[in-house]
This record gives sequence, structure tokens and C-alpha cells, in this order.
Amino acid sequence: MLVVLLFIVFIPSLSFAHTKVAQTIPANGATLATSPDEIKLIFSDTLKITAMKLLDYQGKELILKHDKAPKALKEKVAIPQTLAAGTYRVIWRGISADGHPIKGQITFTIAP
Ligand SMILES: [Cu+2]
Repeated sequence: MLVVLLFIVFIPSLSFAHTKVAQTIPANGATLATSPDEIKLIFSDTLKITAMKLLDYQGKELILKHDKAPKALKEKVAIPQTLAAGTYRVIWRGISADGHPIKGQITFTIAP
């Protein structure tokens, strides 16, 4: 009986798990000595990024070059403009491999 219940509870959640962020470069909350050459998002499964933005501490959008075609990717690489000392935020939205919309963000700081 317990085994049957475990299957009922766990199998659907495994089959329909959302794509999650596995790693980011820079890491969320990181302090960097210099402006990063690239910003990389690594996901647990494929994700179609539909929007990705780089913002300064005032919420002003900065230049972040990336392929805007919504392809299913496990790694998303974007090239930021050269950043001065300060705190920045990267925000993104996408469609998970299971079809659900997801969004996330990281912040990082460049030391003065
Ligand atoms: Cu999902």
C-alpha cells in the first residue's frame, strides 16, 4: 500500500518537473573584481528564454547582447556592456521544457 502511494505521489512530480536554474555565472550574490565578459545561465533541462535583461541598481536597462530567438537551450550566454563598480541585476523569463512559464533573477556586484 505504501509503495503504491509513493508511486502515485512521486511519478507525476518527476514527469512534470519544472526546469530550474542549476548554475549561473556570475553566481547570485557574487562580488566581482572586474566587469564580467559574459553572463551564463545553466538550466536543469531545456528552456526557451523569451526575455533576458540587465539592469543597474536604479532599474535602468543596460546593453546585454544575446540571441533573442526563443530556442530550447540548457545554457544561455549573454554578453553585457562593460560595467562600472556597482550592483546589477539580470532578469529572465522563459518557457520550461514541460511548457510552463518560469522566471528568475540574479544580482551581482562589481567591487569599486
Ligand atoms: Cu512545470
